[in-house]
Amino acid sequence: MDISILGIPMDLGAGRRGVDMGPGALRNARLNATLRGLGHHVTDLGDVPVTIPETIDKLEQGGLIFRDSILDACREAYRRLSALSPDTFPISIGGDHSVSMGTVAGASQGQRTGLIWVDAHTDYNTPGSSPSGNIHGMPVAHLTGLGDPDLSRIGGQDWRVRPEDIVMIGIRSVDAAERDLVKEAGIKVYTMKDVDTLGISRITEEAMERLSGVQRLHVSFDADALDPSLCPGVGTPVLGGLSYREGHLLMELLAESRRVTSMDIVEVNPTLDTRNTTADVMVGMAASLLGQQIM
Ligand code: DIR
Ligand code: MN
Ligand code: MN
Ligand code: MN
Repeated sequence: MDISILGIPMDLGAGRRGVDMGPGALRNARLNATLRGLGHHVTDLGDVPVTIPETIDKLEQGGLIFRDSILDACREAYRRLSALSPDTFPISIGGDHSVSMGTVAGASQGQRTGLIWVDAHTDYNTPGSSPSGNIHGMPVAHLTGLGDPDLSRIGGQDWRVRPEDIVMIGIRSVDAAERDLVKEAGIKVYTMKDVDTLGISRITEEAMERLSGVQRLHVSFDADALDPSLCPGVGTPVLGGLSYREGHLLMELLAESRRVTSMDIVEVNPTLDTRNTTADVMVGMAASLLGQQIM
């Protein structure tokens, strides 16, 4: 398969610095070579330009911190990914999770897109509901058309992700007002309790059944979905996350479906990590999604 890697070295959407170094950490953990080793043709598109926070004022615009710079970076990611052939599998490497407002839209190629959101958080805050103003807690809301009118239309006036085409897995931290928005929207959420009781195998089956009508399928993987004992290099760790095997099994089963068309790897923060293990683990997850098998 043709795979294109796009870096978005942005930490403007997170509450603290450091995930801007995620693309470097993931490349350092041999992302490209690992995928080539699986027989893929890998092209690295380099990084999208992102404003360095020290060069500008920390402006809060309508409850959105660093809105304009995040919009610029997401629009550029959208532009770069939209220009790819629909047969190319893009892997976008962040960066904080606000990058997905651009990457999901760009990878969609304008088509109806299913979204598998692997995360400790639902990231469904709007500027009105967000307790923090951090845009990395809001990408899914904007992808469904809520929130800031520019951030919610990066994919064009008519394109958006339908809430019924979203499945979230690994969830264990949701803000009070955000919970109401998620329920109202009808997004399918598999919490860690669901992972414990149903298991990843059953959850993946149900998710694929639910997403049977979509044309494209995007996996957005926040490193904080995995347990912090495994991935310490994240800005908002939450205890009780996915185990190493649960993460791999999810990726392996999605690979077997042969339906996934794009991926994000986000929220890797090397400044909080131990010997780049979080990047190493996330490269392993990408490898399993792209066909790595034990036998
Ligand atoms: C919180 C944290 N729900 C917020 N979100 C995080 O600020 O909106 N998302 N950490 O990854
Ligand atoms: Mn996230
Ligand atoms: Mn998260
Ligand atoms: Mn986050």
